[in-house]
Amino acid sequence: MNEKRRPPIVGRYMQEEVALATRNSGMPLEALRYDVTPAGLHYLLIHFDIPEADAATWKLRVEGLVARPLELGLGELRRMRAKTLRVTLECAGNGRGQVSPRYPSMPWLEEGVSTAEWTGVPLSAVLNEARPGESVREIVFHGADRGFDRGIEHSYSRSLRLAEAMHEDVLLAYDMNGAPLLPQHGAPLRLLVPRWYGMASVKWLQRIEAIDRAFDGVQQALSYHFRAAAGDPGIPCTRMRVNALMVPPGIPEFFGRRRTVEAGEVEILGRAWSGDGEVKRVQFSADGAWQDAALEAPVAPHAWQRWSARWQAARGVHELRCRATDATGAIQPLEPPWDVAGFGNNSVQRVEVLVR
Ligand SMILES: Nc1nc2c(c(=O)[nH]1)N[C@H]1C(S)=C(S)[C@@H](COP(=O)(O)O)O[C@H]1N2
Ligand SMILES: [Mo]
Repeated sequence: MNEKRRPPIVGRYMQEEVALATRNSGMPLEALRYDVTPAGLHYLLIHFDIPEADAATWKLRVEGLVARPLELGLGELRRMRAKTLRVTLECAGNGRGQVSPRYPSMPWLEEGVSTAEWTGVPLSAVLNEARPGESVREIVFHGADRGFDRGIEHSYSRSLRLAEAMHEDVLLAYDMNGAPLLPQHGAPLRLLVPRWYGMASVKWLQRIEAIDRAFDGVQQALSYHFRAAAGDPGIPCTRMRVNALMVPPGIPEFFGRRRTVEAGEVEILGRAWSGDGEVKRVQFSADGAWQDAALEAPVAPHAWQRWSARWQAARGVHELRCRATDATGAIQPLEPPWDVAGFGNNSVQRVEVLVR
């Protein structure tokens, strides 16, 4: 496949980036206060158009190298044993807008992350019914949405290695926060892959295919790789890098969103997460010196953890930052890690505040 990549941009946003940013949306950072993000505040990333979908007639086909091809309606899936998981999803492109030069795509600053409670059938239960053959290497998930990227027409499709697909917490999800999926979140059925960046959780899921090779679709083979330079083979984006955010304190200015805070003790609240295991430490700093924040234990294995810190706010302009360290010892970098397409920017959040 060709490597038609859009040239990087420095400076002002292009019309196309603004259009993407209005179609999609981030979670307002004040919504970090919710353990579970209300559905309407959950971030959104939709590559093409939201497909027309009717839950009453929707069919999920399971085919390819399986002993028993299946065709399942939503009713049948809902009658199978259900599982509910609280899962933090983050877009692999989150933070892209802070990197210069930046890749022309959804220009996330830091708000492409949310947590929801997803209910569905473990994918493994359906695969066990279909019985993938001995030669199966990957399971491909095909969404109903279709369009062009890099000049290639395709449906949004992604794959997982068979062992990853069989993980007990990978869900075929039909409910979000106790209600049927909203159209923008993949109604009536989506894949949900905990711990992975959001691209793995294919929405509007209509076909599952067992194959005996590595899937070479656009969203798998061309996109979603960490690359130091265009043309590099790259490293596939998989699990979420360790990250943390705080609720910006005080009140914002409308246009620049700069914060104003009253002098005195300020309680800072935030969340931290990692796809590689529990977050073990969160640090907070005002103007450079790091202090340990109070970090809560995980309430669910795949959901963000709450943290808080106390700050003695003195008059003047200050820069607040936070950074997390996970169980593998990975710590957030102070500056964005370089990536051609702006993936995986987990550099520390900076919030400028004026204390009066
Ligand atoms: N079919 C389909 N699935 C998709 C996408 C898409 O455009 N089409 N976007 C992916 C990306 S990049 C992300 S980050 C998540 C976002 O899920 P959400 O919009 O429910 O938050 O969906 C993933 N699944
Ligand atoms: Mo994404």
